[in-house]
Amino acid sequence: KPEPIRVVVTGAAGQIAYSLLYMVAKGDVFGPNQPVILHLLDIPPMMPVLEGVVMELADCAIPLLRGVVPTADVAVAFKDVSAAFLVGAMPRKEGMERKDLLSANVKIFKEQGSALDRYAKKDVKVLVVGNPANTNALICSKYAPSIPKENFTAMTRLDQNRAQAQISSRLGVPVGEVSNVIIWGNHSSTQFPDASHALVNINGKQIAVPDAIKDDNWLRSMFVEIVQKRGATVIAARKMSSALSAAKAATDHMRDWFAGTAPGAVVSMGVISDGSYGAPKDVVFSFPVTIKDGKWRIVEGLVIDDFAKEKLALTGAELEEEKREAVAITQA
Ligand code: NAX
Repeated sequence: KPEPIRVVVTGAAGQIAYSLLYMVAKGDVFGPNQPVILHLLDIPPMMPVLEGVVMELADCAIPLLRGVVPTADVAVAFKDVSAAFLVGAMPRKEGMERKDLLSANVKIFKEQGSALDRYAKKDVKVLVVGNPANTNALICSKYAPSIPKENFTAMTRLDQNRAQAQISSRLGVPVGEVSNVIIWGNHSSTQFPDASHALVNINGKQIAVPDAIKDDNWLRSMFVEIVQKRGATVIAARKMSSALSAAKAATDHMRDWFAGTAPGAVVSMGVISDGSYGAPKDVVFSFPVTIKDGKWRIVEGLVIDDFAKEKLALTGAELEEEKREAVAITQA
């Protein structure tokens, strides 16, 4: 059996982590033969709660889980880690301005970027889940200059999974028959869920989703809106934000990054932009990617119509604005 790898989860006492830790510990990300040591980071007031999580992980009696390190110290949390799930972030509180939220998070991700730079493995793969995820990932990378920019990503997989589920339900096919739905841009309400390149397997034949749905109007309006607002819809029902589905999406993202994508399969990840498809450069933008040998590559050459161009421009502009604000905060 291979040596255990060290994996950090931040926000470890929170609700996404509560599902995520179990999935990672039992092999959903690194496979059934890879033992893991989990590093759990949260803030000092949450340490008693974290102790409870540690007890429950022990009580799960998972053979692959070889150690658990709960801590409030970034130096301990990021030491020698091969993978980082950055879930913890400052949530928006009543009366808080957008700017205050960004400012609190810039501070967190600056500190964690520096700590990754100092303590983590140089090939660590970082997934930022905590919002604003794209801009947090960008800031984190800026403060970790010794780690390649390609190793910092933001999660739009939940949006992708939501979009895939909507198409499956609309067509009345199992969710696994739908593939290659794309999420472009920011993980926010400006994201563009795009089914125009998606495929559906019907009776053993791969059919373009727009041909199967035969309703461009639905794909451009209702579908986009349902996916953009799904997070709010879940909160309205559950009185808490998506947690199980967010944890599942995080495991999908990391598993594909480590193990690679299947031939022909495309997934969406927020990655450092090279300006593909007219997106602004040097922001963390969600693109369709394929993954091989632990490296993602943006899928090139997709045809983008005027409708899509407009949507990409909108979400790109929002990311540039977030970046400007974040950079101003770091320089203040
Ligand atoms: P919770 O509030 O349940 O948990 C967050 C945890 O992070 C808390 O235990 C808190 O103490 C901890 N924390 C805060 N600051 C920290 C720091 N500096 N270092 C370490 N831990 C810290 O939130 P939860 O529902 O788990 O959501 C976590 C984050 O995911 C939020 O920012 C949320 O907005 C974001 N989401 C992102 C999604 C995505 O698709 N990218 C979807 C789901 C989710 O809404």
